[in-house]
Amino acid sequence: MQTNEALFARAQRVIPGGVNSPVRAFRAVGGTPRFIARAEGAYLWDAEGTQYIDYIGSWGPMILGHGHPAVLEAVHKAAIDGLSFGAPTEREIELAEAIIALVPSVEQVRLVSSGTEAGMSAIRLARGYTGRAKIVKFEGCYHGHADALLVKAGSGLATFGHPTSAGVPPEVVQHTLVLEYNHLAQIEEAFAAQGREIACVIIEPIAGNMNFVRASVPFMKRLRELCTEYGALLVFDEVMTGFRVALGGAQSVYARAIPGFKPDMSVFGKVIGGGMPLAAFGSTREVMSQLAPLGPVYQAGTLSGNPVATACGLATLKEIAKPGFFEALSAKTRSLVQGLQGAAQEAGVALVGDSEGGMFGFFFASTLPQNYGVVMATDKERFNRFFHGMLDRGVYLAPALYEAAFVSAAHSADDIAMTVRAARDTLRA
Ligand code: KE4
Repeated sequence: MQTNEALFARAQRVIPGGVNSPVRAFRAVGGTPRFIARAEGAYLWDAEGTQYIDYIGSWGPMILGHGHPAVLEAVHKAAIDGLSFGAPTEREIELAEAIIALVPSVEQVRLVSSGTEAGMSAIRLARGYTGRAKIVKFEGCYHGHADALLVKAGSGLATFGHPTSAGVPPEVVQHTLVLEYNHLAQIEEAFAAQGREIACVIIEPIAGNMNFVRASVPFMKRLRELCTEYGALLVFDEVMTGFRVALGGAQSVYARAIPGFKPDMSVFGKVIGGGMPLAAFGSTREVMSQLAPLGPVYQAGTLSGNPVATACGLATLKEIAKPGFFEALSAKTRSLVQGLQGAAQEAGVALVGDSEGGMFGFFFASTLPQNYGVVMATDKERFNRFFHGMLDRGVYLAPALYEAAFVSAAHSADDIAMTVRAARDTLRA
């Protein structure tokens, strides 16, 4: 057996930072990442054999918990029939039909292999469909690492973004406008000034990359109106929220508050792959008809709609569509957040949380942040101490204060109670 430390040292010799995705390196919270050996249900075991209750769930996909029998059976059978063909399969049609049946705003979908690929393609399609170049995103929202989306706010509204990553030339983000999440006046001003040049607005409807920040109903209602008025597409990035906060995604939550609400395009990932590389983007038939091979907007992928990944995704969707699934998951997640708040209150610590479906977040603050600046001003040191205190007590939370966390159907009431006890002990320590 190799320790996590030894594995991390070895990994860093052959993989940049020792990880294949930066957030896994624990750089935001410090310490040594846990190298996971296996997982089952709500639990992870690291290379040293230490068990954790898993609240990351692979950053959202593992909504059923790890190793659900029906999912494993579907994946095993699909693998026997063939890992990849590079040709169409019936199961891709079934998955597309399942997504369309659950998301009324989507008439057609294109399957891809990652959320980044789906988000990047959605932007290209919006630009191709509208013939416009400008896009709007919001500070604190993450839509994958496509060049045009690695951008931070410019000095003023009218000026365009600056790259947040080396290797992205300023010209590539010159058409990307970054606004403040939940800032009504800013979207009014941006559309008044250049609405007819905006191809799309892409937004995380509940921002899981700011931990857990909801777009206010007035803000979302006005954003919908402005996109309609100026002919810009409203793109919902539901990679994290899709089939996670509700069976119909965050758009179904907003449709309850805003009658008739629909985005123009939706981006999905995570849950629809059930833990395997699969994502998607969808819209009306009219918009999607612009995509190759039908239309002029090119998009492709060797492993798009992979037969094993589609089997995993379909088996996952089948389970979460069962009656009562989301009611039970939502109640369990709410009880966890209430438990954490109660533990903090007993310890005299300011902690506030929120949840929707199986996604939750919490902040060491007294009120829920409404935008990125407020999130990043919350008590980082306190969060990091809490993270490690919980990790030491066998509870694996997201290793960064700006990340959301997730509950699965496999988490038991005992797991929730144990987590709250660990929080009480950690906050008292
Ligand atoms: P991927 O390319 O990582 O599959 O998806 C990108 C993406 C797009 N949109 C949203 C709303 C997302 O949350 C993500 C990816 N989420 C991060 C966690 N915040 C994945 C974890 C990681 O980067 O390792």
